[in-house]
Amino acid sequence: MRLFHSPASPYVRKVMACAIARGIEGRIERVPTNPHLSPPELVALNPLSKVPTLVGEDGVAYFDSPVICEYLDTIGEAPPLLPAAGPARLAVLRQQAIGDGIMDAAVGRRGESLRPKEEAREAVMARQAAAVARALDLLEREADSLSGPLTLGSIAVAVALGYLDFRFPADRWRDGHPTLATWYDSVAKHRAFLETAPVG
Ligand SMILES: N[C@@H](CCC(=O)N[C@@H](CS)C(=O)NCC(=O)O)C(=O)O
Repeated sequence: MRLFHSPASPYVRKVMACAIARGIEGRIERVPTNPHLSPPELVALNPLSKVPTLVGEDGVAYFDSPVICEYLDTIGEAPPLLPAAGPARLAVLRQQAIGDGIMDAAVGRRGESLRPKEEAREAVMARQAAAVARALDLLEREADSLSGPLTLGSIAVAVALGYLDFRFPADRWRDGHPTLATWYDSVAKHRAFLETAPVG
């Protein structure tokens, strides 16, 4: 498999963490990519020019990290990270949605912060920061449900929290979220996260 990869992308990290959790990372070749430059080899596979994009063992180009992670669950022998059906699957997908939503807001805020200051941008950034703050409050209330073996949901949440540490350490997300912080500090020791720490 080939993964179009950039070292600071939390979505790429999520995919690699899933691959490590399933013991199939050795089957993935990383292709360093800057999606913002729309490189032809990426655009030919994913017209949206985004990382992660994964060319699977079936030759299909998969994109959007939830789709890639679901595909990875069909490779290898380890227990699935996403239950097949029913309430357990919905619970994991809901956790993934919160984790991905934090990433979307934080990646967007980071992008805005690199551009010249403008009132409209400040308002967008404040809205994104507020969404993250509310999502953290929800996760604090539901932190117990993150414990146990890794799932696609707990991986997405852990990667999202790691991205906040990486890009917004001054926000101190642990303040006011002690149960979530305790869970994160223990899960962050897993090889899936130690070996995928963001660079950039
Ligand atoms: N929903 C997508 C988000 C992927 C995404 O936005 N990736 C960023 C890098 S962090 C990207 O490729 N941006 C390039 C662009 O938007 O042009 C996923 O879960 O994979």
